[in-house]
Amino acid sequence: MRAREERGMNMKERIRIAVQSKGRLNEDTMALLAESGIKVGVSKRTLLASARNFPVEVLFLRDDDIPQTVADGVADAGVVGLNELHEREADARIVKRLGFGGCRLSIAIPKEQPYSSVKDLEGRKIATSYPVILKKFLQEHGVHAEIHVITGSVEISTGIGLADAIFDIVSSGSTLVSNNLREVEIVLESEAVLIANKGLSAEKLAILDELVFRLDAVMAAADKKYVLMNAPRECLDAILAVLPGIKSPTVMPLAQEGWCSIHTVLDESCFWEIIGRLKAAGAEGILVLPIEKMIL
Ligand code: PRT
Ligand code: ZN
Repeated sequence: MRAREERGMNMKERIRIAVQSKGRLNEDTMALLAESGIKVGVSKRTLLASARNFPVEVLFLRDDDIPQTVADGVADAGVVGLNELHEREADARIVKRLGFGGCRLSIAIPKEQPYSSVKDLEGRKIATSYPVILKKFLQEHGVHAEIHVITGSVEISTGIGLADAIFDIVSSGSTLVSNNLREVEIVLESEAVLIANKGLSAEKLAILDELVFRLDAVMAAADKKYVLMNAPRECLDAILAVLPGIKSPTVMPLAQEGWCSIHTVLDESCFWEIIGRLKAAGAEGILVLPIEKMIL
């Protein structure tokens, strides 16, 4: 691993990252930063907090304000839902998808209503907090519908006769079900993204690179397990045949004659699929350990 200075990181400079102050993205964002070695000691009321051991300060904002704050350069980078970035049409660069905050922006209608295509929305009234994204979608499909902007409780709009359809965030879909709605169009698949100002100085870009390098290491290790097992030497080929896509697992002799130890890295989901076959092939004493960081 190269030293920070070699990667051009000037330790006097710092970057300001906008993070949602409370709400769904706050916890995962702060956890990801902490796992990347960026610890911010804050009481909930602080607007701006410096990291103790990395040239970063965190600016806590409502998610609605994050895209523009980054586009304007008041913050150098930010973590926000892709949905919010698109809605605000802010001129910021997407640096990295972060793999949490997953959801979709969808059109839903009362479940008993027939629906065959987006043309069925012609002349209808659609309630949403995302008018910009909805307008673009309708324009692309040549559909004229009335967009009714509301900021909260969009899902009750059809039930109270405010609109014929809604356009809102869907995650598990249970909010739609409990409001007798069904999803008919998925317009945007969203997740939390790291965004950056487009005009960062070389010094700030170097710090951002270091941050991305750390995020990559943390995210690469997520859901990965370090797996160790013992087996008689003659079972080795059968075990290696079961291990998926591993170029070169580590194989070490054990003190006990004719036995070896096999070490490898596996996706957790994959591990559960192959555990039975590993045992059938002769593996014993299987240990599964978490991996904290992975530098690829
Ligand atoms: O206060 P602030 O303005 O910062 O926060 P906010 O209230 O505007 O946003 P918040 O904290 O609710 O969500 C922040 C971001 O999380 C969103 O912009 C999305 O990118 C992402 N996200 C992920 C979600 C959901 N999942 C989600 N399920 N945002 C909202 N929901 C809501 C949705 O509005 C609907 O009411 O959950 C309901 C649907 O969930 P299901 O599981 O019933 O389908
Ligand atoms: Zn918001």
